[in-house]
Amino acid sequence: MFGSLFSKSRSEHSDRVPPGQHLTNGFPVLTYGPTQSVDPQAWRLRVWGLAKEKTFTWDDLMNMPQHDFTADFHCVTSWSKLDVQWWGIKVTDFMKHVELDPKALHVMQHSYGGYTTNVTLDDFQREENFFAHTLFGEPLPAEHGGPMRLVVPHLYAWKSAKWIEGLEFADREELGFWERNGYHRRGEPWAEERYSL
Ligand SMILES: Nc1nc2c(c(=O)[nH]1)N[C@H]1C(S)=C(S)[C@@H](COP(=O)(O)O)O[C@H]1N2
Ligand SMILES: [Mo]
Repeated sequence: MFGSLFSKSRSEHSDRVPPGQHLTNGFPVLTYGPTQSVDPQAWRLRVWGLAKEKTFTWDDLMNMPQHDFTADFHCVTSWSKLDVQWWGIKVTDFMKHVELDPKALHVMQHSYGGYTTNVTLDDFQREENFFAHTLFGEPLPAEHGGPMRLVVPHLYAWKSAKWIEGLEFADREELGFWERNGYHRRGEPWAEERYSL
């Protein structure tokens, strides 16, 4: 009878917590290296490789359709946070402004500060993936990747580049920062794709 007074218990959410993960209520910050400080008006997103080279500004992205997204967030170090609320731009909407070479099969995400992470084009161009500029109703804090980051909810969170500044399209797989350092090339949490063998 008191059930409605309390938020759902952890066990009721167990079907949303991948194997080997535990829930956290806070939102930990996980960054390799220093937090980047990028002013939105100076922020740029460049596309190159097997796509017609093009540079997007903050206003370019603000003029694309804006949506709210609720997504679970799984860090490979074993914490998961459910129902993170973001605002931003769908990757599929953004990609309408990119002229892709049909030979493109992979994407390297590049961040201010030098972080990189790779995904296949199929994992990148999913309906639920987005560029985020707002977190729980506030401008995305710098430590969480503001002013703009990518979020790829179906993969471990290291595949969601903070301070995104570049998308490099290629026909072959190259490995990003963590992928070169022992982490899995794909990183699907339900399959526990944590490390490369
Ligand atoms: N540029 C950049 N992006 C990054 C990282 C990073 O170190 N640098 N860390 C990744 C990892 S391992 C995780 S778990 C998430 C953490 O995001 P958060 O700090 O917003 O929780 O960002 C990912 N994106
Ligand atoms: Mo992570």
